[in-house]
Amino acid sequence: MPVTHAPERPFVDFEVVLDPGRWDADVALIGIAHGEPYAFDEVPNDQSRAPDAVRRQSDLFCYGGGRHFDFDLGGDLASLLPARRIDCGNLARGAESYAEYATRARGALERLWRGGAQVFVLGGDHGVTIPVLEALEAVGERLYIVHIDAHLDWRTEVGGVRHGYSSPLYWASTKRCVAGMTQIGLRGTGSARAAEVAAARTYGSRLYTARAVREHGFGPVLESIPTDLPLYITIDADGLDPAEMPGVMAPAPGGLAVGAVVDFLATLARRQRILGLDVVEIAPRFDAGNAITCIAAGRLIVATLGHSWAPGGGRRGA
Ligand SMILES: [Mn+2]
Repeated sequence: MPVTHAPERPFVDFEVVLDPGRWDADVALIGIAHGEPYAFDEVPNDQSRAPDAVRRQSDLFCYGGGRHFDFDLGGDLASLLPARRIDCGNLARGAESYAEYATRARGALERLWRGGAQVFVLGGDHGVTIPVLEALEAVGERLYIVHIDAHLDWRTEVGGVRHGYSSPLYWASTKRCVAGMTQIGLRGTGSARAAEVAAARTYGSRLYTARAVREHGFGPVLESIPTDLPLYITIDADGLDPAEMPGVMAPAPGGLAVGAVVDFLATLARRQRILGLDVVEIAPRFDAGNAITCIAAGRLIVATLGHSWAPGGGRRGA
């Protein structure tokens, strides 16, 4: 029985493969639509519609099915990427409990990583990153986390819910496979209190506020990330400036610029191996009429993909 549902359309030119028996791929993309909700009316939430909303803009963030010249990549995406690139569809939530859904999500991601794929995840809210981290832990490779977000996401629980969207980086800190983390774009207020900030600092998380990035650029951020470990990158869409990515639940003014984040991801993808990347917390109903949030999200993925697989990129070796 397939664990995923067919997407409305594939991501760029990826082959849609719903049979997990055929998930051996170099690059895989999967929609994980749900996290653990804080309230019953969050099932389903608007973020659960994001995976298809992003795919729908494929022609705008990657014109010509990846066969047109991309000035951010210095070539066309299709010729940089390995042939075996698959879109695994969306993991929708049925009548099962959240725990059962998370187990299915973890199983799907484990399957992809064990097959050797670089994995891109479209959320869903930020709770989606928790089963992703559990899959990485099961696979067991030592890695470093790069987190882009307006918010710290270090709560251990909210109203008794332990796996919600305020907690993914706390859970990351509990995983043996996670060597450390850099958190970028922090600003304003969110669910974090002083205790969570202290816990993150005690753990050794390297925190970069949006203000610090405006003042000093991404150079110090890049220096904080060890070059000898593979990376998992988690991007909360609200880490970027809401003027550029308005389609989020918790818009926070003064965020990171999309172009600067594209360049940052390109640098990381060139210099080291990226195991995977998620983009979460896109709320399509708050997006602009031209779907710019989804287009920008697509550009973040294309930059990471293209530079990872370019000659000399982190997935190609020298
Ligand atoms: Mn978040």
